[in-house]
Amino acid sequence: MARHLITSALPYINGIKHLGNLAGSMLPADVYARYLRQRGHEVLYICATDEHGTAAELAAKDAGLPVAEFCARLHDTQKAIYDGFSLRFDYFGRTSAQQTVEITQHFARRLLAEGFIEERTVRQVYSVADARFLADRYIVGTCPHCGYEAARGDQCEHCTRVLDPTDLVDARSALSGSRELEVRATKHLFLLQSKLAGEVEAFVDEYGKEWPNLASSIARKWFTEGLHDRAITRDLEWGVPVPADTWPELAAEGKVFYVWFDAPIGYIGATKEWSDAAPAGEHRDWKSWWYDADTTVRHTEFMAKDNVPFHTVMFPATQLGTREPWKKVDYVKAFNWLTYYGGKFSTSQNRGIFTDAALELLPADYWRYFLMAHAPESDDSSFSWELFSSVVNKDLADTLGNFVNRVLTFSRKRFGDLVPSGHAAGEPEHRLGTEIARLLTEYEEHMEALQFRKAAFALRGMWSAGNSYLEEKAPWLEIKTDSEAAALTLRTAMNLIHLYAVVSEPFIPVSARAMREALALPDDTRSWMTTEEATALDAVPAGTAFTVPPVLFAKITEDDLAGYRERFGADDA
Ligand code: B3M
Ligand code: ZN
Repeated sequence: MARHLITSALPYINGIKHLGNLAGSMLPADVYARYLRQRGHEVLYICATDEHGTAAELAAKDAGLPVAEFCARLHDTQKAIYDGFSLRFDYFGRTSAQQTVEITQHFARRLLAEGFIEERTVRQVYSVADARFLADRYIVGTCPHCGYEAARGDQCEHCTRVLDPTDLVDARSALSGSRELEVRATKHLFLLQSKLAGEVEAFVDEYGKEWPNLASSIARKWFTEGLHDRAITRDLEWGVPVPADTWPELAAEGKVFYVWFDAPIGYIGATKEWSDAAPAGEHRDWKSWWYDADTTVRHTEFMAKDNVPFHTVMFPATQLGTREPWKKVDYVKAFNWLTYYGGKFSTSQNRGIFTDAALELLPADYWRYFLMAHAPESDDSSFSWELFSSVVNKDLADTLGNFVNRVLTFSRKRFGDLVPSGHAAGEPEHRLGTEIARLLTEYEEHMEALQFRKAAFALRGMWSAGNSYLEEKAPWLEIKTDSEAAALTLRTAMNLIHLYAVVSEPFIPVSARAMREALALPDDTRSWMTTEEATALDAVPAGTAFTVPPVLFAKITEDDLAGYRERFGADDA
């Protein structure tokens, strides 16, 4: 038994996320956390909204709200959506919480004390009208390359060229529109990553051996390019303030830390939020997970590939530089992109599906299963309504849902409300049990290896094995000649339903519960099935009362499909 610390990349606060964000971080983390809990491990699954930075300020401005209020609202909105997807965080915090603020400031002080932070003077654009230095993104103007008039100081969105704010023609403040801009000298804090390069590389060499190639190769690429010192402060209204006791001058100018400096520290801060929120009488020890943690703590992080450098190089450098025993990541599960008909999900072009819209359409389990069975693990994977409908209809509605319904309905009609008794198990049941046990072992191996597509495939294999068994035995024919034989088949099938309920929970928790509740087993606290139990298929004895649940999964019709394509855009051209 191990202690598993699980974190998923912190969703940015600036808006509601699309399905791709969910598929590459929070959802697989939840599936894995649920699995480990069921296997009896101690699990702590921590997430939070990532609330600082220019994108948050600009989104608040667009919404016409003070940034603190905007973030509070969007945090609640996002949390409600994740609840809707049955994501069972142990805590879903906020990087703007006091805990993250204090730990971030502590990190910075330690890094200074150890000689890894330095103040440097840089030349930066100052807006007289706004009375502040402007972050690059807060300067807009005409792109010198393509003539696009709303290019930002860091990049032209139109031709995608990287820019320096001084390149812009007719530059103005994105805040006030003022053209009264000057280049002035100002000080910023720099993290001296170059001094930590050797240590970080040694860390990646040691820990990264076990990571999937997607994560370790991205990390290694950074060392070949050299690890550069980085500015870790910004001129923004909203962020973790540079502590005044340590850097009075910068604090007086209103400097805050760069969002990627405090965001990973947010994992620690949110764990402390969890600790501080302990109900009376319960002791929660955030430090036992993060600080001088015992060797049984295993930290697994889930994220999309663009976040990998920050987690495998920059954050470890930050941790190492404190010279304090902070827990580092043991395993980085990185994902490729989920695309929408092969293209990017895009808000502005109305392409793709946002998490709130998805839940309005269909229950969470449909999405959870599809997104994991087609997780962008070894490559990008493409969402299309056609594929989604066919997976839902075949795997969930036909293979699983229909099996459950058929078995229970038929048994009730012929034998009443109790699991029928019938003959003792024979050769077909032994064969079935052996097959289920084999698939269960495979499923467990893939889950332990965080191979979610393969795990989903093994799970579906168990569902199909039930269908094959039912077709082979054909209880609707058996009943005509030997009702005890039909009873055996149904009793065995109901044992399969129970097994499905137990082992499908990580993927489809709501339907799993419905299946489980259909069978009135006295104190049904089983959290997993052993190989022996899977082989025997007799956990549900004859005489157990049952009910027939409502249809578990409705089929997606051709009309539904046409409607979805039209509403969400499906330009598969
Ligand atoms: N907020 C993910 C993103 O918006 C970023 C993750 C932070 S994890 C510490 O791309
Ligand atoms: Zn341009």
